[in-house]
Amino acid sequence: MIRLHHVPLGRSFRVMWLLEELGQEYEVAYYSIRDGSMRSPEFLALSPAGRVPALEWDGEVLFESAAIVQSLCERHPEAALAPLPGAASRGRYLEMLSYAETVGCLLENLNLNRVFLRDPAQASPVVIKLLTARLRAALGAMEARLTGAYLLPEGFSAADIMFAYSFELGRYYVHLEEFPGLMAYWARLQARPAYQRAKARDGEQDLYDRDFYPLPEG
Ligand SMILES: N[C@@H](CCC(=O)N[C@@H](CS)C(=O)NCC(=O)O)C(=O)O
Repeated sequence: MIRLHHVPLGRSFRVMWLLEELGQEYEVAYYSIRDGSMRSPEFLALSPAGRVPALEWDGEVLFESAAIVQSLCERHPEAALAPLPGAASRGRYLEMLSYAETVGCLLENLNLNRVFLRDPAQASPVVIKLLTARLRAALGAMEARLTGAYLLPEGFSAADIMFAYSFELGRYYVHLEEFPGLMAYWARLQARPAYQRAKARDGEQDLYDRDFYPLPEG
């Protein structure tokens, strides 16, 4: 039995997409960050920081998306979605798993300032501008480095699944059209049947109430 604890448009989408790539059957328990359900004792017993993803899997519960993604890839070596220890691209792969969360933390802090603060007047325009500039720089660096179709030279991998969260949320804060190479890469990822199957199960997001959040005035 596999049960994914999931927030629509959350980092748990990474796990959902990977489960689809691996052809696994799984149940989904849906949450909202807004309604307090992720602070219930039942959920905290699964995920101590009250975050998604959490994955119930073979009697165990795992949290942290990179750890879950790597564990699933190791359990399914036949899918060849993660370079094995000793492979030439292993270092680059691990680098990208971590880098995906460098970008993820920028996005999380932008969400806090722009979406979750109950009184938006408490948000700091200076911090918002700084975070947005750092996000643009982080994406710009990837635009410069992405020379092939995917992050790794051998083709599509779990690193792409981890990194794609940068686009799913980044598009609310940065005009991704500034990065034509990344746009083409994201389109390639979205065309994957497993991505589309996962999107069909992702659920309705309740984080954003508009398509784009421009920088504050001044
Ligand atoms: N590094 C963790 C971050 C998990 C995380 O922060 N998830 C967000 C959703 S994308 C969450 O559950 N937030 C709930 C909260 O902050 O209360 C991972 O990659 O799994």
